[in-house]
Amino acid sequence: MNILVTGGAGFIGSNFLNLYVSRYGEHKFINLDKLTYAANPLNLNDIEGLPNYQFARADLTDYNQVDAVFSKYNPDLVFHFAAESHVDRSILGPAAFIQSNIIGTFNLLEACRKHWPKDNDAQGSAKTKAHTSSTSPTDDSADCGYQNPHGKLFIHVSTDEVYGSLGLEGLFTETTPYNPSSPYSASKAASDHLVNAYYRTYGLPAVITNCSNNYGPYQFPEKLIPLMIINALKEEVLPVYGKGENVRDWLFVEDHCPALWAVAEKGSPGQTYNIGGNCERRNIDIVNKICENLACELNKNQNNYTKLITFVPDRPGHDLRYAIDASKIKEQLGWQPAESFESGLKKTIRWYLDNQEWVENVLSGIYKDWIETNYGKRG
Ligand code: NAD
Ligand code: TDX
Repeated sequence: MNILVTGGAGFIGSNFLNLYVSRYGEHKFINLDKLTYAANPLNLNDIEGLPNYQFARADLTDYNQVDAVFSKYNPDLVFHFAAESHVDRSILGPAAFIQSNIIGTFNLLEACRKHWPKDNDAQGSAKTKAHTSSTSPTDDSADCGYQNPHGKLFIHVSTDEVYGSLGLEGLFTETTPYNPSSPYSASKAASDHLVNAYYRTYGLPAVITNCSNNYGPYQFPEKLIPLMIINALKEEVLPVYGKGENVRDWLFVEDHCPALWAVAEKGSPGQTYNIGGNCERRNIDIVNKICENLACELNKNQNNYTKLITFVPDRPGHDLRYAIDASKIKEQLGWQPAESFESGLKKTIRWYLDNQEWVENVLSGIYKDWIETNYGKRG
């Protein structure tokens, strides 16, 4: 198969490629990425040069660039990771989120619609051929087992943030109504709706995954966990929004990737799968845990780090709590996370300690110069 991975130079996409390119030598992997500030081709050092890996620099907001990649590589599977992904940046400047997340997804869907084979009965073909019992993309009674006759599938990697905020009780399921709070989550919600619409209207074989907060190697240090690790090591302020009582459901990135692979292998077009880590934690507890682990790793007093914790004004529209009910993907596709939060966090901290050069490259911005030298000016 030809497997198109968008956003493969970002955090989750690069973990995905690092896991699967060498494991599945029989497939060709094409990484389509614009190389924004969040991309770092150094993440892909281990697979660069492998015969089944190709990089295609392209901006999803430009349909002609997307079309050219489809004409050249004729992908069978599309794992769509590419997006502007940081909530705080979306509050400061939403325009890029509307462009990349909504228009970018639209262009990618249009390219699939143009290049992928059509059935005679386009309307509803995916429903009748791929499912025997499902009538709606959110119908949980769907048959499990992917039977798309053309072997094509669009896997749309989305977020639990589309559901908005939970109170102190309850979990997000695949039928929770959409209620996004930030420009980021609204743009992801819009992209999810487009994917559903292409499935329902054109029969485009597509699935949506809504995942909780990821953490692990190669995460850009604007996100909570890497920011706290790196700031603590530099003995800089650890900024906790509000009272630190917001809750997220944390998933180790190397557990997210097999979930997506299981969806590609066994998921049914038109379905949504929630992916989560069963690891609800308050932000303040995460930051304290990072301080505790660092003190232990570096043989220091924990107070050296906890004294850096500073409560700062809250994020506007800050969702209180996310938590995923991941029973559908467990029961239908047999996936569940392998890592506990404690073991995943330990591995993550170890990775940042062992990869100081990567951290320095990101912080100094040298990786951007390197991109310009090798790939031309950044978009
Ligand atoms: P990231 O910000 O680390 O990487 C995004 C990648 O997309 C970058 O390589 C960037 O260059 C590329 N990109 C952005 N705009 C593009 C465009 N217009 N054209 C081509 N490439 C473009 O993001 P991430 O954390 O790896 O997230 C990947 C996906 O997973 C996103 O769709 C995000 O919404 C979703 N997601 C992330 C998390 C999380 O906790 N990080 C959780 C759930 C879902
Ligand atoms: O400095 C900080 N201080 C702080 O208290 C930062 C960066 C964050 N926070 C809080 C805000 C959130 O409650 O920590 C929590 C996690 O924040 P982020 O790492 O920014 O993640 P979040 O906003 O929850 O969104 C993430 O998970 C869902 C990803 O960035 C999204 O791409 C994904 O869809």
